[in-house]
Amino acid sequence: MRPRRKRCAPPDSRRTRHRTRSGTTWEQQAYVNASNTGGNDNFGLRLALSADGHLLGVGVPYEDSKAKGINGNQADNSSEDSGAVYLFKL
Ligand SMILES: [Ca+2]
Ligand SMILES: [Ca+2]
Repeated sequence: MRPRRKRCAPPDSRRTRHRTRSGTTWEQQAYVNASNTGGNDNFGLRLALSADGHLLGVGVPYEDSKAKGINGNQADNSSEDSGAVYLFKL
């Protein structure tokens, strides 16, 4: 039986959990946090999981970082509500 997946992320949680279900049992597969958390970033407001379940995209629409590209300067919060996407290999 193929396991079912559940993703949980309240808008201001600053973290998200990835769980799978087999039968009646849920098992946590991953617990991810933003590397530069901030109030009202809304980490996890949108989630996307690759078809094979190994890559998780986490949308953060109110992230303030001015970082561009991958692994930019996350400490520069001068671009209010510019948004960001975090990718996690599961
Ligand atoms: Ca932030
Ligand atoms: Ca913001």
